[in-house]
Amino acid sequence: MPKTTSSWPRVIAHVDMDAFFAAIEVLRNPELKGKPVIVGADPRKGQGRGVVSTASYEARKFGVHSAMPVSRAYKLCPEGIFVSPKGGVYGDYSRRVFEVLESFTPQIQKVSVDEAFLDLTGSIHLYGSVEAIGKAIKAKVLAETQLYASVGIAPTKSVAKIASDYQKPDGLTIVLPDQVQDFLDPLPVSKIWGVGNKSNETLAHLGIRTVRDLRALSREFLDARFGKMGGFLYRMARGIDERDVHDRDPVKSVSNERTFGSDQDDPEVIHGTLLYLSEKVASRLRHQQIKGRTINLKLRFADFSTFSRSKTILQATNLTEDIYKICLGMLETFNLSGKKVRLIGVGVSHLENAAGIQTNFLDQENEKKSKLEAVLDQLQDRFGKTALTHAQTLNARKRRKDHTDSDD
Ligand code: TTP
Ligand code: MG
Repeated sequence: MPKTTSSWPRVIAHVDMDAFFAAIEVLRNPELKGKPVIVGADPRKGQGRGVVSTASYEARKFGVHSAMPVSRAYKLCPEGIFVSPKGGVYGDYSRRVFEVLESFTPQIQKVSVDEAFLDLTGSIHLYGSVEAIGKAIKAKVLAETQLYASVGIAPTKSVAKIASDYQKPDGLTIVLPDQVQDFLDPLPVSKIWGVGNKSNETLAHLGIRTVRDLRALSREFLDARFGKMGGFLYRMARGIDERDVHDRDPVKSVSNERTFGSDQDDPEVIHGTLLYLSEKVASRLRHQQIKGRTINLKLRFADFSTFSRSKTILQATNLTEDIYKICLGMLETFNLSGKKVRLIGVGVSHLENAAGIQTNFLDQENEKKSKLEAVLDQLQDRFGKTALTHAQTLNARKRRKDHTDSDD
């Protein structure tokens, strides 16, 4: 296990509690320990309706699993101990788990009641190694809640998600950056996070069982067969996933980013993309009738190093021109000579309700621009995105055609 993270562009963990509701039931009633516990309405009472929320690992040996009708669970495991779900209690434990996780990093994305992604890139030096922080997370969750977590750590979210499930329960699976492909290749494609039943069926029809099989398919074939999912499958099969760990709360920020198909150092393409993204973000803000005071710029270079800059302004805005100019100013603080850009992101946060903002005398200029851009929005809505747009964006779009993927 490496003692440093120099070979890790990012360190992403996925934490998922083991048999969460069932484990809490065992904590509350230690007599249940080691027994097949099934959280769901008791099928012997009432009409046996309802489904299983979850089952202890002992019950899973009988084939019982989440979302199965309790009547079926009873047939598979007649000695199962059925306990009715207690939402409030589970919610309390869930909050305690997340409190522990938040003590390791502020960059946390809760995915469900018992799982979260953590970006540990900035915290790792406090623990010395990836393995040490993984062990520390598990130990602290256990100490604070008496519950077991499984942890996966990898350079990307999708691989970390697969890794946390890899050695459940009480697992810790670390996938080093140079092991990602070997880890993924033998796995069934159904393990890829985000591949739904429909895609799975299509893949099965094509005789594609493992990630290795999937990787043998060309991008063109995948695009033709799966449409928008094609690119996603192509990237997932190679462990390529640049998605950040973020708080999904849409009211906190509005952002768009773009990954270039090949890394860019042409200033006109970079500036044009910046304008395009500013326009997208501003248009989304205007549609939602909100404005923001903090403008965020994100840059990822060819070596995957990622930087953010932000600037807070006095007067909230949702104007393309304002956002673009501020981003351009922040872009100029980077020394781009000899560097190639892989990804650009533009975001606006510290959002305010536009309707509540008083316009004063100084705002008249802004108001004029606002009206113009509102007209542009309406025209775009009616005639499509390319009907009317800033000329520079259009130029960049043309030039980029050879270089870029679609938006993420
Ligand atoms: P999961 O993490 O999917 O399952 P789990 O924690 O019980 O087991 P595992 O060790 O495999 O992670 O879901 C978390 C909780 O969410 C689970 O304990 C109960 C609840 N849940 C339902 O109520 N219905 C469902 O269909 C699923 C999947 C989960
Ligand atoms: Mg779980």
